Amino acid sequence: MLDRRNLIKRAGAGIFALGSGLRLESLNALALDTVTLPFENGERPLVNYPQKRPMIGLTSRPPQLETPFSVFNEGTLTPNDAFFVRYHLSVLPLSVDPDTFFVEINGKVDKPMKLSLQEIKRLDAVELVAVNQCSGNSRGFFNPRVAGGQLGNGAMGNARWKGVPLKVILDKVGVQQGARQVTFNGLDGPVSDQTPDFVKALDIDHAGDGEVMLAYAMNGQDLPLLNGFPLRLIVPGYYGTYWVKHLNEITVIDNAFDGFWMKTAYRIPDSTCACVAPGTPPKATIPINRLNVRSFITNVQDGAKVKARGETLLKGIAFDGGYGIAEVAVSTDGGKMWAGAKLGQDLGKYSFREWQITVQLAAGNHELKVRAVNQIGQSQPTEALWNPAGYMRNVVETVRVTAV
Ligand SMILES: Nc1nc2c(c(=O)[nH]1)N[C@H]1C(S)=C(S)[C@@H](COP(=O)(O)O)O[C@H]1N2
Ligand SMILES: [Mo]
Repeated sequence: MLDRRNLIKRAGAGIFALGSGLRLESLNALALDTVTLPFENGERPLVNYPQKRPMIGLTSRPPQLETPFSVFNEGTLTPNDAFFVRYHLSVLPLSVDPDTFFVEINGKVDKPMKLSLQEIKRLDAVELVAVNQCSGNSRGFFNPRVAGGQLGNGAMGNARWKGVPLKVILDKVGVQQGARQVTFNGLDGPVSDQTPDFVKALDIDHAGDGEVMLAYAMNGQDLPLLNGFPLRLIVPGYYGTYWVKHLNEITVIDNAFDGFWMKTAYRIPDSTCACVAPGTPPKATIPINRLNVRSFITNVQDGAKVKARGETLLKGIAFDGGYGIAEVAVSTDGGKMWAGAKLGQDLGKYSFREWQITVQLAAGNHELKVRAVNQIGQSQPTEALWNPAGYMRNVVETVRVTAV
């Protein structure tokens, strides 16, 4: 087995000052180059972190790394070394010993338990392909601008997760009468006790639905340290905020959890569109939940030159919150006429779905657009919706090209 300590030492040579132990000040990334995301103040360094290829650096304390968009054209699964990274708190576990790691399950249960990683790996494993997307993915495009990490479109990724259904663990410990929610906590923590620890909650029925999973592997390998090694929660179809990393504490409670990251943060307007008139506050809010429908062209960049006449292949990805993609349509004239694209291999209803279409473009400028519809008829808005936290952007994307 890989020794995580040594791996981090090796990978981190020249990056970490090891003496300082678990503090993140020592996690200073080396800036290699810069990229510019297409909005104001979009200049970002390309940074190097352990187990990662050069990533778009948003912040370094805590690390927030965005996937370069070209990665999404490499395949339906996002490689582990290119998978985005999001943390809220600056004290991260820079080394986790898989041989002594355990997760504790307590609260309103008959038999509280500590399960070691080895014990979890001995249980029957399940696998599921699912998209992990940050609520604030694409926030940098909001207009009017909103506070928060100014992300491009790279705070999402699709992976094959392997682990154990949370239901199996809940059945083992025996959930008691009156249980209402389950809370999840990881090894990371705040620098000061003024900052609330990152704890998330799911309703008991959701937690025990058989799909919510404790995952220890991603695309056939251990989770990268920055993606939650050695164990994380997978909540298929739900925004990444629930996918608690370095998961070491699961608590069954008989009330609705009122911690900061549920009660105050990660809330959306309580309306079908999760939106309000730009610049206005919502009247009521609810916790963010399922992903909405999105689709992207991945093989042609905005501003690209393509061949006039002849055939141009357009391809990309589409996904939703778990109903499954039913249709993808493409327009080459700014949204007047649409043609159905051919869907690629179906890796499951929580996965990216690849699509492609061949189009002919006359010489000149063209606005390419892509729009997906899911199995229950949900689609994407032609004008961007707005909410004050900059969550859930899913406008029909436009790529401008010139055919020559
Ligand atoms: N322990 C822990 N888990 C966490 C977070 C965190 O700050 N700490 N952030 C959450 C958020 S908001 C997102 S979007 C996902 C990102 O997962 P990734 O870093 O593996 O891409 O992790 C979630 N799990
Ligand atoms: Mo997030």
